[in-house]
Order: sequence, then structure tokens, then C-alpha cells
Amino acid sequence: MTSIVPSARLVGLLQGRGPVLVLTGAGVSQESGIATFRDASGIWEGIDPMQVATPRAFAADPEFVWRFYDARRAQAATVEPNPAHHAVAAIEATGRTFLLATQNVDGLHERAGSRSLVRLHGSLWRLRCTRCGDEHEDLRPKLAPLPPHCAACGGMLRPGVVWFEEPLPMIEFARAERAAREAELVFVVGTSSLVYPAASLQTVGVSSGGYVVEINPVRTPFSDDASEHLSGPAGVVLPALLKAAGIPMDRAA
Ligand code: BV8
Ligand code: ZN
Repeated sequence: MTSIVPSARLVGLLQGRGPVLVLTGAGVSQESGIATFRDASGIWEGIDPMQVATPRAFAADPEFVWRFYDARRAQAATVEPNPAHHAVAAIEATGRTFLLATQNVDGLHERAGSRSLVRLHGSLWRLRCTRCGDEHEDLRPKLAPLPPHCAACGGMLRPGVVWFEEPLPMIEFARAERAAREAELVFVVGTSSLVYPAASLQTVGVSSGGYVVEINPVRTPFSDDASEHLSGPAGVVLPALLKAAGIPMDRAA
């Protein structure tokens, strides 16, 4: 069922105390000004993801790949979390059993106050040494020179993200999968549900009897399986839903 108005059942579940899982993709950062991957002016525009977001691409031309990620870090540093990020943090703040599993690497959920989260595809803000494996957070918006090198061993650093054909972090994925099995209410926000195994989590939610709500301006390959599809931008739909459920948002605008 596609609607812009949440059902009474959804409002009731949101007012309840059952476990909630929120799954997010690039669409939740779109209203912050970060282009999604696949929309018209998406981040992959003119760039084949397989040319920049794979280990082979990095091995072939690390400086080219680093220029792509350095630009994304610089942009993510200049934007702010939007009401969608704040609404997700507000649901967590109710104190009910909660987990956010995000495919996003921009760090905006963390800046909006989300704490109970797993990053399924890593983070732009973490760097990992290709020689000694040291991984650390580096919040500098511009890295120079590119590619950066390890202070400990001089090895070349790579972005701490999960590239295509790389496995997802097992502990994080297992935590998200367990939450999907146990959730009474699952939100699937701003994702095209095309990238696996992340996109399998919403289906686990459905098959485990959860009420799975998709929030997206358009329908996706998952929409037919969703319990409810709220059609609209997450930064509008989520705050309206929280208002209907009487959940306060400290930073709505
Ligand atoms: C793996 C980090 C195995 C880096 C990313 C064929 C079939 C099935 C699977 C495969 C296949 N061939 C290959 C695979 C596997 C592959 C895959 O799924 N490929 C896809 C393309 C078919 N997956 C992998 O390779 C994964 N690894 O399988 O490993 C393995 C196992 C063991 C040992 C070795 C190997 C790894 C995948 C992770 C790749 N890394 N990101 C970086 O960011 O640079 S993927 C990246 O793209 C994102 O993280 C995200 O996951 C994905 C983009 O998806 P979305 O976030 O959904 O964004 P998108 O633009 O697509 O959609 C935005 C949505 O928002 C739209 O629906 C739009 O309508 C909506 N929207 C827009 N505005 C708003 C909005 N919604 C709400 N509000 C708005 N305002
Ligand atoms: Zn090192």
C-alpha cells in the first residue's frame, strides 16, 4: 500500500515499545545535499562504480580512487544532518530496543546523535593501512598528499569502506540480521534495495513477521513486499510520522 499518510497500525506500533530496526541508504542523506548513487545526478554519474569502488580499481590506480573518496569526504564535511537523520536518532532516544543499520559511509547519522548503529559498508572517515592493517578515524576534510600513507609503517592507506566484491563486516552484519529477525517494526529508508547482502535485511524482517515500512519517494524492487510504503522524502515523512506518534524531535528543522 503506497500512501503519504501513515496507517493507524504504523502509528500504534511506533507508539509501542517493541524492538525497532532502521535500515538506511543514500536517500536519507539526499536532503542534506549529498547526491545518491543512482538518481539522475547521482554520485556515480559519469563514473562506473566498478571503476572506483572495487579492490581492483584501487590496485590499478590508487590516486584516482583516492581523488573520488577525498572529494566525497570534503563534501560530507560541509553538509549537515537533515531532519531524517534527527528523526532516526529521536526514535532511538525513546529508549526502546533499537538498531540502525546503514549502508551510508558519510557519518551523518553519527553527527545527528545515532549511537546504536552498525555501518554495513564502513565509513569515509576511517582509513586502513594496506600493509600493517592499522585502522583509525581521520576527520580531516582534505587529505594531502594522495594517496595518504601510514604513520606507523609507511604503507599506503585505503578508505575504510566496503568495496564491491568485498565481504561485509561479519559482526556488524550478523547484528543487523539478528535485529531484523527480532524487530516488531522495521523502517527501510532511502535505499534502492539493489545492493546485497545489505538489501536482504528487509526481506528477513518481512519473513520474521515484522511490520516493514519503506520510506522512499519512488517504488523499489522491495516495495511489493513491504507492509507499507510511505511515498515521500525521508526528511518530511519521518518527522511527520514521529509527530503523529507523539515522539519528540529535538532538532526537527
Ligand atoms: C559482496 C561503500 C561477497 C563504498 C558500497 C548480482 C546479484 C546480486 C548481488 C551481486 C551481483 N553481482 C555482484 C553482487 C554483489 C554486490 C552487489 O550487490 N552488486 C549490486 C550492484 C548488484 N555486492 C557486493 O559486492 C558486496 N559484497 O557481495 O561480497 C563476498 C563474500 C565473501 C567473501 C568475498 C566476497 C559489497 C557491496 C558494498 C559495496 N559498497 N558502498 C562507497 O560508498 O563508495 S555500495 C553503495 O551503493 C552504498 O553503500 C549502497 O549500499 C549502494 C547504493 O544504494 P543506496 O544507498 O540504496 O543508494 P541508491 O542511490 O541506489 O538509492 C537511493 C534511494 O533513495 C533511491 O531509491 C531513491 O528513490 C531514494 N531517495 C532519493 N531521495 C530520497 C530518497 N529516499 C528518501 N528520501 C529522499 N529524500
Ligand atoms: Zn601501516
